[in-house]
Amino acid sequence: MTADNEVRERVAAAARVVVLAGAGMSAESGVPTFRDAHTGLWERFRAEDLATPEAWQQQPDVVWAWYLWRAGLVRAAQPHAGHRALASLARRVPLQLVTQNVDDLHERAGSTVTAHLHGSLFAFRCDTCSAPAPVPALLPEPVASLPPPRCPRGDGLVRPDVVWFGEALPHEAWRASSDAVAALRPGDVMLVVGTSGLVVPAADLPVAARRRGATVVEVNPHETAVSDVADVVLRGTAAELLPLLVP
Ligand code: BV8
Repeated sequence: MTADNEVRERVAAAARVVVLAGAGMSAESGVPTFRDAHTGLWERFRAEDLATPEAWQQQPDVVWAWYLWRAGLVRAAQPHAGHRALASLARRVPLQLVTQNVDDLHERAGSTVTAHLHGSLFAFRCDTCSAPAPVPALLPEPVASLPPPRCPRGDGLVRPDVVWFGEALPHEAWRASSDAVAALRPGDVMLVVGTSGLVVPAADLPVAARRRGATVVEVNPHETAVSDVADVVLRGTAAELLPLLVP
């Protein structure tokens, strides 16, 4: 039996399935991953350096322009067969979808997302009073720098409502994700799709799932920090492999 057939049978027999998605889940929709080297306007920056409070303090105009460019890129992108497969799977088995991604491609494919562990490109708030702010006009063309709006309530700046490195995850998102994994039992399945497994605490979820006796399945074209935790490794892409896992 091929590995994907084995996984499809395990998924069909599972009482619960938890999915942990990373940036690779969006790659085939044309959204660059964090590992992808930046090109063009951003080639002199590393994503993990821009996604920080320090970058926001030092160069808010560059960080703001980067997020608006990314939001515009996602708006122009389409969900792929892998996103649609997970939405279809959720109609067949109890499925909880946890994503590290800040895009809305799962929702646009029809999925309900249990938790956006690292926030959303399409949510904005004041960096001082945290008041929610409207989604700004997205940029038709990327610009290298753009001053962020000021908060109408005071002297703060409007920032993306994402989780930067060094910031705590949203309590509700982490609790919902931890609860979903804590409910896993032997015979259940965790699909870990398109993540290098380098960022914590998200990377701890597959380890916890393995401890609960669930079958951990990695879907990734490359070896990652998750590979040693996985019971089954499917070497391939999300758009190719996820449709094969739907019973
Ligand atoms: C926290 C939102 C505590 C923003 C993101 C030193 C050692 C260890 C840990 C740390 C350390 N120093 C600091 C830390 C903690 C830190 C961390 O883990 N750092 C890492 C770099 C070591 N974590 C944090 O800071 C977290 N917060 O710990 O808070 C705390 C508690 C209380 C009070 C205060 C603080 C917050 C982390 C969240 C950061 N924000 N995103 C934005 O998007 O702009 S993280 C961001 O990077 C993504 O969301 C994602 O999580 C991560 C990138 O990882 P991946 O998703 O895995 O993507 P990646 O590009 O790495 O890999 C892509 C994968 O896809 C590859 O494997 C590739 O092979 C695969 N792929 C490619 N194509 C496909 C594919 N797969 C399938 N199909 C394809 N077609």
